[in-house]
Amino acid sequence: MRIDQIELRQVHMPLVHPFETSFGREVARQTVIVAARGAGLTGWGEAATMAGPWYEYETVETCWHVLRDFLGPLVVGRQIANASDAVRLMAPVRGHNIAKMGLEAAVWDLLGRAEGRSVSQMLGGTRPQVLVGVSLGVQDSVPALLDRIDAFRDQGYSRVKVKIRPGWDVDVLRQVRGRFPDLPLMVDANCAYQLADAQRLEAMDEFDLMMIEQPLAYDDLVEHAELQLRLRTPICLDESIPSLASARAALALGSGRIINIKPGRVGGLVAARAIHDLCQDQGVPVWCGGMLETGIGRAHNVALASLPGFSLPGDISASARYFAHDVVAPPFEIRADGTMDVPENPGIGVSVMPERLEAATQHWLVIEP
Ligand code: OSB
Ligand code: MG
Repeated sequence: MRIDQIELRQVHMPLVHPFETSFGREVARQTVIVAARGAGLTGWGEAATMAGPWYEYETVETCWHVLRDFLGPLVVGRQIANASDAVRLMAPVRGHNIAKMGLEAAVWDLLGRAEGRSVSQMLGGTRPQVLVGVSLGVQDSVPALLDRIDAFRDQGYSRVKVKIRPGWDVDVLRQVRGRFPDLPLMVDANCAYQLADAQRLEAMDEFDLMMIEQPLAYDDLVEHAELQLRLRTPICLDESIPSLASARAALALGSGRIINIKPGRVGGLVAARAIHDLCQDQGVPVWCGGMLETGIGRAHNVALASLPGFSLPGDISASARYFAHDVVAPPFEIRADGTMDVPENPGIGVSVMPERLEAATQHWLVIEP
C-alpha cells in the first residue's frame, strides 16, 4: 500500500489523578498522535513521550520535530507491504524510538484495517485476554497509597506496582505488606538508586516482591548484574533496554531476570516482538510496560501483550484509570477476573472518536509527498 498522507497531532489530555515518580509529577498527558492514510483508510499510532526528558531523552517537541522533518518524509509516498518495510525506511534515523513507534504503530493499524486482521493477529498474538496490573505513583501519604491500592484491588487488578525512591521505600513497603500480605506486589525505582544503596535494596527482599524494576542508572547493565547477585528479588529492566542488542547484552550479563517491554522505548512493535522472541527462547518472562497512553497507544500495547511470552501482568490499566474521556470507543475496561479483552476487529480494533481527538488537539499538520 502507498502511504498517501501522514498527519501529526499534538494532544493534551488531563489525567484523572497526578502521576508522580522519582523523576517528576505529571498532571496531564501531552503526546503526539500519528495518522497514516492510504487506500482510503486511516491508521492510528501514538508517540507516547513524557513532556520532558526525564524518563528518556525524547520530549513532545523532539517527537514532533523528528516525525515532521525526518520520519514522516522518509515514509510518505512510499509503498509499504508490512510494518518491517516502515522500520527499514525509518532506519537511517538513529534513536528517537518513541517517535518511530508513533509512525510504525499507525502503519500497523492501517495495514490491519486494509487486510481485515487485528494487530494482535498480525503480530502472532495467542492470548484472547491480557493480564493487567496497575502502576501507582508516589502518593502524598502512606494512608493515601493504602487506600488507592485497596480501590484498585477491588476493581480486580491482578498486581500492583508501587513507585519508590529514597525516602519513599522500605518503610512504605513495610506498611503496604502489613495491610496486604498476599497482594502480588512489585516496585519501580526509575533509576533512583546507586550500587552504593545495595543494602537498602537488599532490605526489600523481605517483602516478597515479584520484582524490583530499574533500580540503577538508565544506561547501566554491569552494575545491575552486580546488584542482582546480591538480591533474592528479581531485577526487572525498563530504561536500560532501548533495543534488541541491549536485551541480548542484559541477558548475557545477568543484569536482571525479567524484562519490561515498552514498544515506544524500543522503537516499535517489530523490535518489541524481537525482544519478546529472544526472551522466550531463553525462558525469561516479559511484561508490557506503559507510558500512560491514550486509548490509541494502549490498543497497540494490548496487541503486543497478547504474544505468548507476556506471562506477567502489564502496566495496561483501564482507560478510566487515566482519563475521564479517552479518545477511543469502546474504552479499555478491566474484566472481573483481572484481565482485559484483546480487541478482535481489524487494526487496533477500537474506533478513534473524531470529536474527542479534536477536543484534545492543540495543533496539527499534514505531511504529503
Ligand atoms: O517507568 O514504567 C515506567 C509511566 C511513564 C513513564 C515511565 C513509567 C510509567 C509507568 C506507568 O509506570 C505505567 C502506565 O500505567 O502506563
Ligand atoms: Mg518503569
